[in-house]
Amino acid sequence: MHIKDFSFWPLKLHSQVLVVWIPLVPVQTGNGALSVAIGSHNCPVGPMINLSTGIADRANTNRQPEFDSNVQDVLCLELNGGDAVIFHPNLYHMSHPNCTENLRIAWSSVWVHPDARWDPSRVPNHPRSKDVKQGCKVGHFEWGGSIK
Ligand SMILES: O=C(O)CCC(=O)C(=O)O
Repeated sequence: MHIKDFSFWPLKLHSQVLVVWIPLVPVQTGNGALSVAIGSHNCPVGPMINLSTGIADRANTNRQPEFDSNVQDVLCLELNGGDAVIFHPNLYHMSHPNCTENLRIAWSSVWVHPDARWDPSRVPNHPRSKDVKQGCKVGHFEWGGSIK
């Protein structure tokens, strides 16, 4: 399934956010490499996703075309362990299934500028949506949940 991470987060659109993905073992198509749809970060942000059901909320969002692999150029990123991919959260991407017996381990993190703003109305079911205020700065988030 191709996703745009931004669809899952209760952040105002166009917040300054980036995703860092680092496989800790070599990855190819057969063991869980990441594929990306080149240029898809320029397409509209996808529908909100109900995190309880995984179903897109089409009633409450801007319409956008579904991902179309005939239109998008997709690149599979075959990487060595320790390589890093840094990508825009509006980029369509997916992991291939791991068809091997070996673990495919990767480290993923999301980096948000402290001036980015919350928008829980975009993703009301996100676990943070009940704690944050519409339009407030994300600020400095500390492990353990406090926001300064
Ligand atoms: O590691 C994976 O399989 C998925 C990574 C991903 O989609 C992400 O970090 O946004």
